[in-house]
Amino acid sequence: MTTLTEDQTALAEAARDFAREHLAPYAVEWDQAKHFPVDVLRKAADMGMGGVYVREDAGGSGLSRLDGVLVFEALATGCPSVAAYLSIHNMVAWMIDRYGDAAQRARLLPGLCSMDVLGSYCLTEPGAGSDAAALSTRAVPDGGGHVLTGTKQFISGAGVSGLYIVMARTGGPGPSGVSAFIVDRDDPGLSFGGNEAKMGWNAQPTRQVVLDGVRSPADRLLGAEGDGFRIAMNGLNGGRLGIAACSLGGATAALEAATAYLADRRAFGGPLINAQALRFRLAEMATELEAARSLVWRAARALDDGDPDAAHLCAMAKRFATDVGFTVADQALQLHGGYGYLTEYGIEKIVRDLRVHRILEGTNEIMSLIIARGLTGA
Ligand code: FAD
Ligand code: 2MC
Repeated sequence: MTTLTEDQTALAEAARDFAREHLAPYAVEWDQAKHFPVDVLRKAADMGMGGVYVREDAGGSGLSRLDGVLVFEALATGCPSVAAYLSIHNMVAWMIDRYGDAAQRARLLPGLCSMDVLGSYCLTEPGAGSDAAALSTRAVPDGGGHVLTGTKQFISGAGVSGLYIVMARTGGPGPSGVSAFIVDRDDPGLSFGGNEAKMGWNAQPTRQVVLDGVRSPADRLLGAEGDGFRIAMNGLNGGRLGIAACSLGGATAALEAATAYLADRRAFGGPLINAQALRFRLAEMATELEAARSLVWRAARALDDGDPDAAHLCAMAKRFATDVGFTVADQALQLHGGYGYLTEYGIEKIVRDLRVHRILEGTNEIMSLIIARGLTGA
């Protein structure tokens, strides 16, 4: 069932209009200047995009996962890097809404939904990326709360975000020893590394988050002690769909640009769009994207319905859509000839942005591991 309601179509159109007006015209400039456009994120939040999945009583939009992937795909047509940060912020807001107690929801969600406070998700460490359950950041009990010490690596939004969900070890080795904590940027003992120089995703910062004896009172524990890994993984199921949707959006913009370019560009006595080899290439790109979109929507519906296969479908959708998205963007660059390689055309930036979607929120090899475990039961 892939039919959208009128409301969903209108939502996607509103997000696409936002991308056209507030993101696309500035995307190359932000990439070059490594500028994180927080003011524009807050404009998106004014339209309800800061708390897409947060329930309405706490200031959220109360939308479904399917609604969410429509929003993130549309935003990513303007800038995949900004749209992807917004997806991460929404993952964090959803985790607080889903696992926070009444006091945490009331205290934290209004600021996250308005994006007066930005959110970051801190799982990866220098020594534990794919094998996330091997994380070594410690949370030692202290006067009813905990004291956190360790280093988180590659944290999106770090330094600018006000709120950090930090996965840390309260118990023994493995997933059951992990708990989730809410850390505030101003907490004593918290500091940040420099903004990493990266291939893409330059319109958002990536930094280490260093916790050196950060005191976390009891009311900063998210969910129960020992539940942190499950909370982190459930956050990622939706997050992986958001990243998949951002790949669809970036690739769609690249395909549209390539189609327009070929219609305009003349060679061998006519417009290049008349060359059948190139028409077939465009047809193939559009078909691959549509197949990826169908899988992303299918996984989003599964998550909305609480389908027991949802985590596996999210892994399939993330693997497939991020690989297809990157390939389509790279082909769009090829179809622009030498101009595709020039910064001002905006295509090479899309290729660079989409490259990392195959690595983060779980590498595509880890997506295959999750899918295979679902098939074999081990
Ligand atoms: P490794 O785990 O060391 O993997 C190295 C290679 O081995 C990869 O190709 C991997 O697929 C492969 N591999 C590992 N194990 C297996 C296996 N069992 N079978 C087959 N292949 C395997 N993390 C956060 O927590 N929060 C963030 O906000 C965040 N933002 C990021 C932003 C950027 C720009 C980047 C680059 C990363 C970000 N990450 C973030 C981290 C990201 O999730 C990790 O980089 C990713 O999970 C991979 O971990 P790793 O880099 O340690 O690679
Ligand atoms: N959804 C719900 N629950 C999940 C889950 C998922 N997707 N994945 C694992 N779990 C549960 C699992 O059911 C188990 O629960 P229980 O103990 O109740 O049976 C528990 O978590 C432990 O799972 P495993 O036994 O599978 O743990 P293992 O260590 O073998 O493997 C793996 C876990 C590899 C799937 C996990 O470590 C993983 O996803 N690694 C990739 C890390 C990652 O995605 N990092 C992204 C960082 S964020 C980022 O990049 C950003 C840009 C924000």
